[in-house]
Amino acid sequence: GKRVKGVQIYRPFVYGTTAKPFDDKTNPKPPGVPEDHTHSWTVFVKGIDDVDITYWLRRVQFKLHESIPNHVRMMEGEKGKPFILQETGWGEFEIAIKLYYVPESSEKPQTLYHHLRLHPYGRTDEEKEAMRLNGEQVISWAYEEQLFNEPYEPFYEILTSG
Ligand code: SLL
Repeated sequence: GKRVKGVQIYRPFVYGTTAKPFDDKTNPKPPGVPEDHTHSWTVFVKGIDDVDITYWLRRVQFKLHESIPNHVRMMEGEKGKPFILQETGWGEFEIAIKLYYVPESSEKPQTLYHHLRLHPYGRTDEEKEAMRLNGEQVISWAYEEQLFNEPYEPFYEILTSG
């Protein structure tokens, strides 16, 4: 196939983690969750304002800490839905997020690294207590733009016909 010369296409997305300590009032621990787990958390990749990104991103592999059962998780894209994993645990670690593009792109997978953040750093004890009482999540998100440089023609059609 031919590439569209001189063309760069950017597609914005967000990735990251949200976490919440277990708390009898605002975030009770579900049955079956191990005793030593202190938080519920999620890791995700999604479009800005939840806009669909599965027309260019086909699947996402999340590689979690090795202490977690089945720590390598592959998620297939579902149109209009975020790629998201829901977990519980006790510790922070680095998550490898591998992006697999649609086959028309002929792009190789790319890996992003993101630190799972469970604790609200840089806050006073009062602020932390207020967060807990309000059931606030610990948010660690990053904004990114995926660059497709001189995309192949069929992929260019896909990218621009949406
Ligand atoms: C730490 N270096 O020591 C980190 C490792 C590992 C966290 C954190 C296990 C959850 C599960 C879990 O939370 N591991 O068993 O499902 O802080």
